[in-house]
Amino acid sequence: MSAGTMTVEEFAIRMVRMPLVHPFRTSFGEETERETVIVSATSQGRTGFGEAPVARLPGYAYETSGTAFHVLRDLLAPRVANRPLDGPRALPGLFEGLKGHPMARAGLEAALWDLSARLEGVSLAAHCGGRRKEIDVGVSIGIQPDRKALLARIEEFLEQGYRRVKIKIRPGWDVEIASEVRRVFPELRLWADANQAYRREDLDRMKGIDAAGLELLEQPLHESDLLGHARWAEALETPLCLDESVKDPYQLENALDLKALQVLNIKPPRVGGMLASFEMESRCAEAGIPVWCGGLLETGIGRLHNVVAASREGFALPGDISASGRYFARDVIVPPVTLTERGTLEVPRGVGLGHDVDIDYLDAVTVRKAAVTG
Ligand code: OSB
Ligand code: MG
Repeated sequence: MSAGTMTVEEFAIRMVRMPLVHPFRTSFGEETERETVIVSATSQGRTGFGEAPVARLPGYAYETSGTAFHVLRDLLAPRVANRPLDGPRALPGLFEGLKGHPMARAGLEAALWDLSARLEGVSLAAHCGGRRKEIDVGVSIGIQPDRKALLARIEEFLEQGYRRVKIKIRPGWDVEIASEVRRVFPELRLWADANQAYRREDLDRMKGIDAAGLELLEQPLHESDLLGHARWAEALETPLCLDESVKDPYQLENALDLKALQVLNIKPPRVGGMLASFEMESRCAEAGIPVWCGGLLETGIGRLHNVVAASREGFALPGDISASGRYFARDVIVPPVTLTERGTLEVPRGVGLGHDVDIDYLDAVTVRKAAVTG
């Protein structure tokens, strides 16, 4: 990774609203429309784009479109605009004394990564140490109205070429559902994500899920309950994967010490950006914990950043990074992200993100906008 000196002349912060092609239901609620924040940073006639993949409500994380817009406009961007800096690596120093808000930070950092790659005329992947030319991906399927609907959704995605499926589970939609999916699709690479819907007392019931031959069970317990996850990891045959529980390197150390995880879902926005996620990737490599890149229903901008993260060799398992059309009828990038016939995604080789941002469409879906010039 390299980064030269640059000065951001202007940041634009946009809150955007985009309808999802299918509602996405998890144990914490249903989303039918994404309300997220896009950050752009301009220098010498070039513009880099990043995304803080928040939501209107604090369901997955405490940040919302409202908090991210405020934190970016009033606290983060003013510290960065109009001063020479040594690329994205300068950010932790500039943000000293500001607590929390990892997604807002990650959005700004991502815009700087894209901008610095564009200023140097290289691809973002080359700039961030990504070596893969294409990446393995899967699709994350929300809780459906009934079994028939879930099986039909899986069938539809398999026909589109996806080769790994993650189903969302919650009490009442779990062991039997996973077994049914396994019965109908005996060879499928199947994962399950509970988004914290269980309590330690549910362990005996959850043991039933081992029979479904899942490759992993993601975040069954409350994010603060590392000890509970350690007990479940020991008691279940299904490998235990953490998501929400690991937001910083200290939580990762605690989780490793406690043996609370066998796999880690890294979402750069959850951990505060690319730099933090690469640190966790290295720490996991050392500890023998496979990692993969999660998703937060990002627009094309956040999606391309995730593709770049997943192009690094430490990201060994297929990510939750699907094609644009799985989420949106029209994406903010041109061309949209599409699946290859091998069921993979290509890592863009063009300069920066390697796709154009459709500014007219981006403006059309923008509901609030602010400029920060320092
Ligand atoms: O827990 O991984 C999660 C989406 C929103 C919030 C949390 C999660 C998810 C996903 C979707 O699983 C991943 C994607 O396709 O972007
Ligand atoms: Mg998850």
